[in-house]
Amino acid sequence: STTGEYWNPKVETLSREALEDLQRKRLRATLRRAVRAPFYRELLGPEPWRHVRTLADVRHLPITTKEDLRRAYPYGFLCVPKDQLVRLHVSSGTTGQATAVFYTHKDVNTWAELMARCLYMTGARPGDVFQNLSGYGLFTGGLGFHYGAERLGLLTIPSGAGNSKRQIHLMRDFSTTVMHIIPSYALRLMDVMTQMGVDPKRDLQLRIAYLGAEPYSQEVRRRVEDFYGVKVYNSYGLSEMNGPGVAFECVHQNGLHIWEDAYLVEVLDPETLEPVTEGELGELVLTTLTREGMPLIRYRTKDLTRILPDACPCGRVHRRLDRIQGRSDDMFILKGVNIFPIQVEQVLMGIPEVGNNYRILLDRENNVDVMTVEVEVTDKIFVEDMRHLHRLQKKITKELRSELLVTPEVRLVEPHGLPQNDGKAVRLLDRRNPY
Ligand code: ADP
Ligand code: K
Ligand code: ZN
Repeated sequence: STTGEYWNPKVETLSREALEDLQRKRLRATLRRAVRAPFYRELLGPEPWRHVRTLADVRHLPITTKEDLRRAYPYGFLCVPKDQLVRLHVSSGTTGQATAVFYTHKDVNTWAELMARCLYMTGARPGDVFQNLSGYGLFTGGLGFHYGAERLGLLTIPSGAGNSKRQIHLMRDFSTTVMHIIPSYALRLMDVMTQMGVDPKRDLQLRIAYLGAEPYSQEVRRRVEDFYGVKVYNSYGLSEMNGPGVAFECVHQNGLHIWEDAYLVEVLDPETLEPVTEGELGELVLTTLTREGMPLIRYRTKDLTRILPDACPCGRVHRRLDRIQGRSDDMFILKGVNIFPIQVEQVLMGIPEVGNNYRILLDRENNVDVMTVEVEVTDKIFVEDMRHLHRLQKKITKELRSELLVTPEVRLVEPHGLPQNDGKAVRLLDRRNPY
């Protein structure tokens, strides 16, 4: 590998020892800063850095949860005087009440640097035209990518989410080459392009797409790559850790490098909070190592993933996370079986006759749990006769049963027949407990 492949060669390819040395120093500095916040002063006690001699000592520190952030809302986690803050984001509140995150000038800068590192890693370069089809505003996805793209020197179009026809016109008129888009919108935009008679491989210049902010399967990656003629790179982040730019795929598309100079990684058993065996699935727990305004110590992300064992051919020392399976609270239990929505998606999106939208309904009828999967079919299949549709329905049911080990009710829906929303997709409606 040549250094031209790295945005920050020194930090991306340093040795494991040097990286861990840097982490240990930054962890101690983070603890010194953290105790300036009322919440951490109480939680950590006096001079907590004295107990952290080695990196492994992080395990003796207490955990921070989303509930802690809620309780300390709005300003309880601040570690600097308010006059040093320049930015505030609020998490979109996918689950429950929102939480606030604060940034100093330096925090905004380090975040932009991390994002630039991600984009550069996938081959985006000055001369590329970058269209950011992500919600702007309180959601971190918009400004996070925006600042990183400008830092790198991409011509950045802040087109935001929605208004699909205009998005497509912008792509065509300005020869967009790189886009950032959440997976459910990428699927929806495919349908709009098809309706407009736009074939991206023929009519557009797209070559790279960043997809993240919500869970999606390899099958969705494949669909998006095939339709748009792009390479799709997985992008992971959460507001509490700045936003996007926490972990990102390199050109090998084999898992997400997590930037360990900025985040200390643990993967814990969600029940016992003990570390899982290296390479096992568990909950990602992160400690910020560079943040000034609002450091977080051992924050439970609720996201389930594993550390991939082998080194990446790209030469980066930063370890890789497997595709996020979902949040621990996305998992639902049906007739005693644990199911993640992503398992349903993986089956559906692997079937060519299935369209780009689906949802899962859970109901209780006569004290029995019933799962219904509503599936949009493609335009092509919709005009076929009943026998054909019936055969497809049976096929979907059979494939879902063999993946999930329970038999869902499958309902085929006409193209564009299911509700859509602009932000993250709502795929699961659990109506079993009305309260
Ligand atoms: P909210 O928690 O309100 O949705 P965020 O915008 O901070 O607010 O969302 C971050 C969450 O989004 C992550 O914790 C994770 O659950 C999900 N997420 C982000 N990127 C990905 C990704 N690439 N794959 C799967 N899930 C993701
Ligand atoms: K979050
Ligand atoms: Zn790599």
